Formats: sequence, C-alpha cells, structure tokens
Amino acid sequence: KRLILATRNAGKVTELRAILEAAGLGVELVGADAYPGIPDVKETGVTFAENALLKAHALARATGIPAVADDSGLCVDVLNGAPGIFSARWAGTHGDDRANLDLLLAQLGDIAEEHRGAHFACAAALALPDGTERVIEGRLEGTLRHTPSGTGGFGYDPILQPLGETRTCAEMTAEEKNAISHRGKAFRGLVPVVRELLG
Ligand code: ITT
Repeated sequence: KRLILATRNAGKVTELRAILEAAGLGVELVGADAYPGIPDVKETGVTFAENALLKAHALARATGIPAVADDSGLCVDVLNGAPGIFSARWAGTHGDDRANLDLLLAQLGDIAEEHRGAHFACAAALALPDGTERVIEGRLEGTLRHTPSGTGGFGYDPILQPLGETRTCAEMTAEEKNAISHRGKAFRGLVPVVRELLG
C-alpha cells in the first residue's frame, strides 16, 4: 500500500514515515518528488484545511494514489490570527523565513508578554483518488519572544515559546518538537484515518 505526501520538504516525509512505521500499518510513504511533472496546485483556500484538501485532492487525482497534504502557519492573537495561511510569505517572498520573522517582530513591537499569545496550526488532509477526504488539525500554543533564540527548526521556531516551556521551538531537538508540535499532532491523528481508509 502506497501513500504519497504532497511536499518537497524531506523533513516532513521523514517525520510522517516514522509515525506510520511505528503504527505498523504496512503503508509505504513516498514524497511528491517520486512523481515528477505534477503541477503545483494554487492554494486558493481561506483556511489551512481548505488548502490542505486542495493539495491532497490534486495529487491523488494526478497520481491515482491516496495522497496526504498539510498546510500550516503561525496565528498571532493580537493580529487576529495573522499571518495564518500567509505565514510562508508574510514579508512578500515565499519561504524567506528571516524576513517573515523580522517583519512579525516589528509588527508586535514592544507589546507586553501577556499580549504575545500565538499558536502554530497544521491541517493534514488525506484524499483518495475517488474523492473521499478526511482532515485532522493540530495546534501548538505559546507566546512570542521579543528576540529570536535557537538555530533548530525553521520558520518562526526561534520566536515561539510553547506554553510550559522555557525554550523556543528552535532550541529543542527535532524529536522534542515533534512530540508536541501542531504537525506532529496532525500527523499522528492521521494514523487511525489511514487505518480506516487504507487498512
Ligand atoms: P510545503 O512544501 O510542504 O508546502 P512550506 O514551508 O511552503 O512547505 P508549510 O505549510 O509547511 O509550507 O509552512 C508554512 C509556513 O508556516 C512556513 O513557511 C513557516 O513560516 C510557518 N510554519 C509552519 N510550521 C512551522 C513550524 O513547525 N515552525 C515554524 N514555522 C512554521
């Protein structure tokens, strides 16, 4: 049984593969790179779930294989949930993590600790070629530091300090972060769904 993950991020493939293997489902996970020539889908949804579903359906349709896709981002309380689905291109250029983070810190200015609440959100969608779909969402709640700290992870990790933690996500090992992260929760939540639909 094959499952394809709609990402070019090798780290995500490794993370989901480990979760599926631990569950002993007998499912082989491959990255979208294994199927070259599939056009990128326009992420026109207004929620993480809508965008994840768009990507999963497009890939399942194009390959004829069950597909998983995730969409994620940082939602800041005082910004009414922004950058949200625009997290990867908040400062204009897709994937310019440093510029995105610097802009966000500038927007927050010296707003006090108690008003710096934020969460990472992830929606993981599974779509079958016949159109069957499921979505699982995960969150990681925390507060935003005034200055970045740590070199691990990516994106906004150096400024998000999870609730109950003294470190930022960028100061944790990948394993420590996966155990509590929005994506870890959403991917682990996919296990029963994969068992139901592919098992
Ligand atoms: P894909 O190829 O899988 O689409 P992406 O980086 O473009 O990867 P994501 O949906 O994974 O898209 O992430 C969107 C943005 O949200 C990402 O660029 C970060 O700025 C932020 N983000 C998401 N998850 C994060 C995490 O675990 N830590 C830090 N920032 C995160």
